[in-house]
Amino acid sequence: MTMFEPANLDNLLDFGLDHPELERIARNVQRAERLTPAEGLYLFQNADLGLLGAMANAVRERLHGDVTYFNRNFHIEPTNLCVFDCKFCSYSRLIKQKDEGWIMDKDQILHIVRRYEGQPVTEVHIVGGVLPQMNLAWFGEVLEGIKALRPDLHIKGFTAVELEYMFRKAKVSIEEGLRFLMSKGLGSLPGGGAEIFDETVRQEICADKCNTATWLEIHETAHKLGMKSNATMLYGHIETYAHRIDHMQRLRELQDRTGGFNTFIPLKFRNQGNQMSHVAETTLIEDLKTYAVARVFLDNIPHLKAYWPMLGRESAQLTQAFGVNDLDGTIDDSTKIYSMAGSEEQNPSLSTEELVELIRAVGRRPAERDTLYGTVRDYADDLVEQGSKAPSNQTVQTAGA
Ligand code: V47
Ligand code: SF4
Repeated sequence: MTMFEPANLDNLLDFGLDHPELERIARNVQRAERLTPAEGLYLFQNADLGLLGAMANAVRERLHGDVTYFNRNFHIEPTNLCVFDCKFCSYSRLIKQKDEGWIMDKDQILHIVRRYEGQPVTEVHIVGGVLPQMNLAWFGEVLEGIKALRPDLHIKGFTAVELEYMFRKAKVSIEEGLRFLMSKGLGSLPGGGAEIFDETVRQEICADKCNTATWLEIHETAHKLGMKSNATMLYGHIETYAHRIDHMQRLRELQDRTGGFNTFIPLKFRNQGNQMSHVAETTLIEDLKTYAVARVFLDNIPHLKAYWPMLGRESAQLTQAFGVNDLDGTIDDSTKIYSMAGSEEQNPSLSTEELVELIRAVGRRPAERDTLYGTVRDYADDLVEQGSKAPSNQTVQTAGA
């Protein structure tokens, strides 16, 4: 039983809309024509949630049918201390007390990897604060160590912010730095650090870290070297709809040149434990609108991910009617950046079986993917007939629990 069934765009347009400009844009979406930035903005400002859901769902089903992907991964955050001062972040050097911090050494990181021995996880996601001692050579050793333990594991690691700092301190170019990390086992880049590309907003919320031009250059270089990457957008703080469209437009342009982005991930700003706690959080309706406009506007980025630990399980279920076709992974409870900022899930962890059920409960077809969207297992309807039980060796245990 689907908890929200989006209207069918074809049916909606058969009857016609009571709004000529929205009808014109919706017909463009129906014909798979690219939206201009002005049209994207118009949707944010004028389209109701029902129409946005119908449009986003049409695009999602054209690209992926009913399939919603997830992967089996775990996160490592080597430190929650940071030299930078992003106003929205609880790891900022101006908010984080040193005694609340952790700094892992190489053995501690490898110990986490060992905990997953024998488990069919396919990816490790490494993102954390930025510290001088965690430099390029050190991370090279960490990657080598992980690969020695688990050659099969895909390492998705380091935001452009972490990379810019590492490369600058090591006095290497972006290309040299990326080549070095790839030679040690880096497989792809996560999408973090993008925040909002508009330079004025960036100056207000994260003035001292990697700027927009460098973020885009790092991803473009990675794509040219053959690596895939993701892109995030931190929304729901001081930015306007125009800033969100501008952000997506810059990604769309880069993607036209390289084709290297796999996934777009809108990240809802959470307001606890940071210097922007006075800024109210967005409503669920606003979140769903943002996913839907992103799905319709970013016609050249194949996947749209809802990061469920941030949104909560039920909202993540709803997003699947607004363009989302990926719910990230099983994860475990070692990711703290969101729980500290007030995310819905304080100890984010779902077994494979739970994720499969969560997707199926809204009428979608779950498929486990690897990092690069190869299908590891398509959970067809037969599992329902067997009582919805995944084989026990398919279930990822919560690390440390
Ligand atoms: O860039 C920090 C965000 C990002 C807050 O590629 C916050 O699969 C909301 O890179 N409220 C890092 N967001 C996370 C990241 C990521 C996450 C999930 C999937 C992938 C992927 C990458 O976390 C930062 C920043 O935008 N963040 N503080 C906050 N208060
Ligand atoms: Fe540091 Fe990243 Fe937090 Fe900014 S968002 S303070 S760079 S951990």
